[in-house]
Amino acid sequence: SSAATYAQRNPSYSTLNSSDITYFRSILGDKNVVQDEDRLSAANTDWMRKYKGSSQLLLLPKTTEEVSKILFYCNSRRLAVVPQGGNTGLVGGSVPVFNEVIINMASMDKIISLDKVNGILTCEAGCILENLNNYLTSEGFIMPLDLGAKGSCQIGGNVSTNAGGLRFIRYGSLHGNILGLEVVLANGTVLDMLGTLRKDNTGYDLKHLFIGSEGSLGIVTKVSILTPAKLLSTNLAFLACNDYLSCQKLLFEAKRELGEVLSAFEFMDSHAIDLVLGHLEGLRNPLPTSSYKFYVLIETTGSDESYDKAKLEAFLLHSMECALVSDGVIAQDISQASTFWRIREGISEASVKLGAVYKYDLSLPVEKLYDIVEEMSQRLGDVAKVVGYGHLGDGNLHLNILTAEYSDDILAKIEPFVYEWTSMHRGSISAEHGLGLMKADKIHYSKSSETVQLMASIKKLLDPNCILNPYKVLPQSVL
Ligand code: FAD
Ligand code: 2HG
Ligand code: ZN
Repeated sequence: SSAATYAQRNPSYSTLNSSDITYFRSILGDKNVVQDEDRLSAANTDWMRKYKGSSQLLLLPKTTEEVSKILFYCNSRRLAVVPQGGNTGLVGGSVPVFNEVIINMASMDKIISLDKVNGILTCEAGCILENLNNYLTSEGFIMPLDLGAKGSCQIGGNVSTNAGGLRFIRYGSLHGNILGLEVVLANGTVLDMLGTLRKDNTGYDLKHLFIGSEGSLGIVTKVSILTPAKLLSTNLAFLACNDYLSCQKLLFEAKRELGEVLSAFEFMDSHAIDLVLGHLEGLRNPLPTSSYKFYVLIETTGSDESYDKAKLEAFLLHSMECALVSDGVIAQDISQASTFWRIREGISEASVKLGAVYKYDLSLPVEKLYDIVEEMSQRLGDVAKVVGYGHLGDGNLHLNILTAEYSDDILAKIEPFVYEWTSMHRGSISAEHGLGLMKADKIHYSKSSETVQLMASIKKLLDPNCILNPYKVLPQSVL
């Protein structure tokens, strides 16, 4: 479907002309001004193939100065732009809605420095998350975040979506781990906030405005980030539970019994497992029987190989004795561990293989978190497959609803019900993926009108012509 079905084009934006192209070529060089149809088609289409824009131009800046010149020019010409990283976003935020100019950060992919005494990495925004993690691993550190899209997503995209992911339970949010940013504002002003201090209370901490602002307030060009030490021993258990209450109790126990080594607590229902095993090559259920309703992945990371392993084994044994866990297995080597992770991280990839998928990324109180999956499943009956999984340790459910094709009838059964339900339970309609285009008009389910008004004032202060990522994050009606 065209992204344009989600919004009305704002007539105050200009359309591209040949002197614009000439100008961009003069600052970026011919090969970084892309008008090739195939490359544009890829950059216009989101990861799910759900949102498609019709941009005629993709720019690939190599330096902060180039980003600054592009934005200065676009702002004075009123050309709307979409900042783009790895284009793995799941809410339609990273692709144009109409013919906005795409500014992709892939060519700004240099590591600037690693302070090994304090564990602080400084790099350009276009660095791919997995490359950063590989580099750090060789230096004895790790990235404080990890996610299934690591092979394509960029640190600038991670910062701009405030990505959560698989290590959040251990290392927390990017609001805690990002120490500094360099950002270019809509008018081309370069904001140097690239500090590397853990503590700095000299007034308003403006970098936080850009963490999670989804390209609507500025373009992130450089990042400094706190990187934890790489610890020696990692262990991973794949467990089955018969009911949701057991998963919940298992989380409670894991926090007590594995506290200081716990590094991930992920959960999947049987529909999620069936989906992955049915659609991705070479994977099978690690457990001998497959009649369980829920599965949990528990990872521990510590510095004492034998002690850490014994601890997880004892936890597993104890959880089986008191019947919280029905069956379970601990990965015996790195290859088995990566297979377990592949099952969890492969759910998104498998979820787009059936045809259409409606994705919801909810924060909910853990006690209530699975109720919405069951209610939704009852509401929809046979017309859809309802799948629940996510970062249980963080109270973050991923609700995926799979159907053969997108239909207004099905959508009307899902929305606004899912948002009303979430709001009624004081949850958030986006735990980690952001609002993007999909949920710009739904922000009021999670934020008061006073808060939304202040957000709109900040947006207008920083980007008075609204050239940055239009139609995303905030409803058009408040701008
Ligand atoms: P893009 O998709 O290119 O952009 C995302 C948003 O950020 C857009 O609004 C864009 O305009 C803006 N943006 C990108 N770069 C910049 C920049 N330099 N400056 C300003 N704005 C910018 N998300 C999670 O939180 N947790 C997960 O566990 C997780 N797992 C995923 C697994 C898979 C398989 C996939 C496909 C996605 C997953 N996501 C997850 C969603 C997504 O990958 C993340 O949100 C990721 O952080 C996006 O990074 P990106 O570089 O691809 O950004
Ligand atoms: C995950 O945790 C991601 O796997 C993606 O956040 C969730 O695809 C989804 O709905
Ligand atoms: Zn997630």
